[in-house]
Amino acid sequence: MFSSIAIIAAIAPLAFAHSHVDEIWANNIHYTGYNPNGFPPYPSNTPGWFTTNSGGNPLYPVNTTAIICGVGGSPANISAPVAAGGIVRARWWQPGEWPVSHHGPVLDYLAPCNGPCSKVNPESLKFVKIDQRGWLNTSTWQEGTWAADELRADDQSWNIKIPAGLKAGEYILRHEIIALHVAFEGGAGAEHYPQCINLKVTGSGTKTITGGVDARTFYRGDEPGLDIDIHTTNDHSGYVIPGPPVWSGAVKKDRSFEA
Ligand SMILES: [Cu+2]
Repeated sequence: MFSSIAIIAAIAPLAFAHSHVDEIWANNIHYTGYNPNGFPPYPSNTPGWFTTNSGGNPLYPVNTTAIICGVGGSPANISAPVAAGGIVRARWWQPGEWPVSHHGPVLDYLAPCNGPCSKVNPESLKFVKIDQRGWLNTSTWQEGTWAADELRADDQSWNIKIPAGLKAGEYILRHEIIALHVAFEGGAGAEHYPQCINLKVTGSGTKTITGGVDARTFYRGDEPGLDIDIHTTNDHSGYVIPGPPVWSGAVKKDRSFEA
């Protein structure tokens, strides 16, 4: 009996160690993201997708519906306008900051809704990857510095560049952090934190997204980018970011928004 109480005490803080996107900026307009921990959950109008994931818990296995836009993910009811070539900024909520242990890549995907994103079926979405960033350098002595550390250092936030010339219309942006701290053999596995955001892309662009895939096919779980012990060295210079290649219509370098 005492041991089960001890286990609950040990697990409870971990639930809140996880996270969701609580603030979104698009075209320099600020939106509050959906907060499943609110009482009641809030806000009711937001471009951030609704989930039932009150602990913000990571998701695995990687081929289930929850990987698409989170546990119980259902479409946000408004779409944030953003110009093609413009920036969307997503800030992750933490009581403090993104956990320092949660090293790993940051990836962004985009899928056309072919209509209002508020009505889309997540299982129908076909995504392309528009940017990615993985291991960066050996500047910390343990696991090295990763994209998630950079996010943590930038006020728990990430800037995502919407491809220039993208055709106007509604799109789902799927922003994801993958934490690798327990991805080693015998660990719990890589932790996936997806957050979907409804966008209304504007402009006179003509680029359409082709070759997109279902998010349930992005990862296997045993590829080198997910099945990795990051604690053995701070030099992961051979690290291969998991998932499909970056879409040819996006800027062809990691972290495309830097240009
Ligand atoms: Cu975690």
